[in-house]
Amino acid sequence: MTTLIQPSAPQLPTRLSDRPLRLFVQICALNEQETIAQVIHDIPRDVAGAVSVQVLVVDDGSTDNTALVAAQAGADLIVRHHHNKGLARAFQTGIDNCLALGADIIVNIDADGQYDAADIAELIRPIAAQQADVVIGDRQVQTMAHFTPAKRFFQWLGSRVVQTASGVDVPDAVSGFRAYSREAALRLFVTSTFSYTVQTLIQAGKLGLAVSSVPIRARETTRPSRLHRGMLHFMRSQAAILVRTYITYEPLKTFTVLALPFLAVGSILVARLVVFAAQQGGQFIGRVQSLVVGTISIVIGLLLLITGIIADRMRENRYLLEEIMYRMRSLQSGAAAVSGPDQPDAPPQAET
Ligand SMILES: Nc1nc2c(ncn2[C@@H]2O[C@H](COP(=O)(O)OP(=O)(O)OP(=O)(O)O)[C@@H](O)[C@H]2O)c(=O)[nH]1
Ligand SMILES: [Mg+2]
Repeated sequence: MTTLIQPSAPQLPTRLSDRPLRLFVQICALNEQETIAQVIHDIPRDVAGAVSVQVLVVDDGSTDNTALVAAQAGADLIVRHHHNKGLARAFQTGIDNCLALGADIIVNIDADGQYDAADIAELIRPIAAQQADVVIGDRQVQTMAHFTPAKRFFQWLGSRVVQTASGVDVPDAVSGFRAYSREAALRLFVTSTFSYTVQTLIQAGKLGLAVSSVPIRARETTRPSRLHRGMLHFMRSQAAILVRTYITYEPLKTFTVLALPFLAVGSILVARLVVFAAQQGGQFIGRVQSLVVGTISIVIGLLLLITGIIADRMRENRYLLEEIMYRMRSLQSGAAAVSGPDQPDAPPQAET
């Protein structure tokens, strides 16, 4: 006898536009007491498409009065690291807290006043319209007069490289003004300590999230960078993050490409030797160098291929870990998402 099991109605994901969207604006800050108050004041508390707007500041072990100034300026929540953990960690702390408080959209904006908070409505529009999971504020770097030609060129070049590595069309890859849907925030996980910008873009591309860009305004900032010690340090650190993240998601492709030249050179050398030996009646005296170099080359190529296969298996494990993380975070933040955060009277401070 066959029992017919009637499936229950499928659990469709909640459509963003069907419910009021809670917008969180997060600001990662390190020693920003001079500028953070203005940034917080400029954040509109009434944004089209959002039922509430809350401001969360991650004070990353500032040695000045950043947290106090942010609280006085009206930040709804301030999370403090006891000591400086770096922008990327601070970003992840902010995302985790926003999710726990039930955020539907999270906007990241810098504390130095480089970005214009009035552009937030434009930034979140593609997410509210369910056309994107991640939206990057495009500063249109080529038109920024206060950037030196060298900085403009390297920003352009860097964005092209990130575009190739991630597979997403992104004109301004290191812009810190960006918006993430709840789904994207649950999926992405920053492991670097320097910056989150490039790593989250490559992850978004590899995880199949929809990434789009909207033009935004950018102001000149004159205070020294809190993030880097100059253009070289910035490029070196971002390049290291890019290579590591790319290898994490495309190990087999990377190691196969690395292995191919070694295998090709080794094969040619050994093939030449075989032909020579055949002509000389089995003798290859005078060609020992070719034999040694060819053999070593083939061995290196094979080792690289094996490394790629092992890394590919590890990638499979990472995929499962990412799925577990996603489900865990969804469950952890699900209750808050349903009930919604209370509007606090005074900014509470969480210490991590
Ligand atoms: N939480 C935290 N925030 C940081 C850290 N380093 C930088 N930031 C913040 O990250 C944002 C971007 O840092 P900036 O110093 O403006 O770096 P940038 O915009 O890449 O560089 P510039 O173009 O020189 O301004 C600012 O809000 C900083 O306060 C850090 O170690 N921890
Ligand atoms: Mg800046």
